[in-house]
Amino acid sequence: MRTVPLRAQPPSDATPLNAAAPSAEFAARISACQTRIERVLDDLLRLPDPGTDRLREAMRYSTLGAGKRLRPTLVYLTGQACGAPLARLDAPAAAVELIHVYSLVHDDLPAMDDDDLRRGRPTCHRAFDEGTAVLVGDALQALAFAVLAHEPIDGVTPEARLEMIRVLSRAIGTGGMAGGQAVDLEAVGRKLDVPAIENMHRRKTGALIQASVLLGALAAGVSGAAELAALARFGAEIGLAFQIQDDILDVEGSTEGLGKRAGADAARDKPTYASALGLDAAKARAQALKSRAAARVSALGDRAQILATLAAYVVDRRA
Ligand code: GRG
Repeated sequence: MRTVPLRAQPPSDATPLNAAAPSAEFAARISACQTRIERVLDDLLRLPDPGTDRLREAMRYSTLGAGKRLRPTLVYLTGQACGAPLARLDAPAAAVELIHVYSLVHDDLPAMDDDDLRRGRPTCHRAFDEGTAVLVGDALQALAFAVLAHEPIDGVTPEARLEMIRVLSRAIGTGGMAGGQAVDLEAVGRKLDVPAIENMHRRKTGALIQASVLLGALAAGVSGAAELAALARFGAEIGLAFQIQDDILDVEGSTEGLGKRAGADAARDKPTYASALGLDAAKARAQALKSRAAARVSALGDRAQILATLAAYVVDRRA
C-alpha cells in the first residue's frame, strides 16, 4: 500500500467549483452519524480497569452527550462514499473523536487556554480537577490507538489498519496538532502574518480533520496513490476552512450558541485569521477554500458530490 501524503498542500490555481448546499436528507445523515458515534463511544468508555472510577467518570463526562461530532461524521460519510459499510467505520470514527476530546480537555487546562466552559458545561478540570483532566487526555489518546489497533474491524486489511494508525499518529504529533498547538501558545500577544497563521491552523486543527477524511477512505479500502492524494488535499482544504470559520464564529457567535466562551481569541490576544485580515477577508477565504476543496475531488466521480456537500457543511456551520 502507498503511504498517504500528510503535509498540507500548497494552494493551487485549480478552478473553483461550487460546493453544494446541505439538504434535509444530508442533515438527517449527519444526525444519524451523531447518534451512532454516541453509542459507539458509550460502549468503548465502559472501562473495566480497577481503581479508575473517577478517571472513567471524567472520560465519559468529557466525551459523551455533546459536541458536533464533525470528525467522526467525516469518517462515516467519506468512508460510505468510498463504499464502506457503516459498521466498518465505527472504530476509526471513534478514534478521531477520542483524539479530538483529548485535545479539547488539555487545551482547556490552566497551563494552556484556561477555559471554564466547553460544550455548554464546565470544562473537565473544573468539573473534576487538573490532575484528572491531564489523565483524561492521556487515557483518551491511548484508547484511540488501542481502538484502531485492537477493535475487530470486518473487511479492513492489516495493512490498512496500520496505515490508519500511521496517518492518525502523524496528524496529532509535532508536525500536526501538538506542533500547531505549540505555535499557538507561542503566538499569544504576537503578530503573525497570514501564511504563519495558516500554517498554525493547518497543523493545530486541520491535520486531524484531514486524517478523519483519510481514515474513512482507508477503512473503505481506498489504496490508490492518486485517490488518496486527492482526498488528502480535500481534507487539508476543509481543515483550514474549519479553523477560519472557527475564528469567524469566535467574533460573531455567542457563548450560548457556541457552548464555549465567544471572543476568547481576542481576549487572549491571539493572532487569528479574522484579526489579521478582517472578517470580510476571512469569510472570503473560507468560501474560496470550500470551492477549492470540492475542486480537489472533482475527479472522484460519484463521491465528488457528497464530499462537496461535506465541505459546505464544514464551512457554512454557525456553531
Ligand atoms: C492539547 C495537543 C493539544 C492540542 C489542542 C484542537 C486544539 C489543539 C485545541 C482546541 C482549541 C480550539 C477551541 C480550537 C478551535 C478549533 C476547534 C478545535 C474547535 C472545537 O472543535 P469543534 O467545534 O468542537 O468541532 P465540538 O465540541 O463540536 O466537538
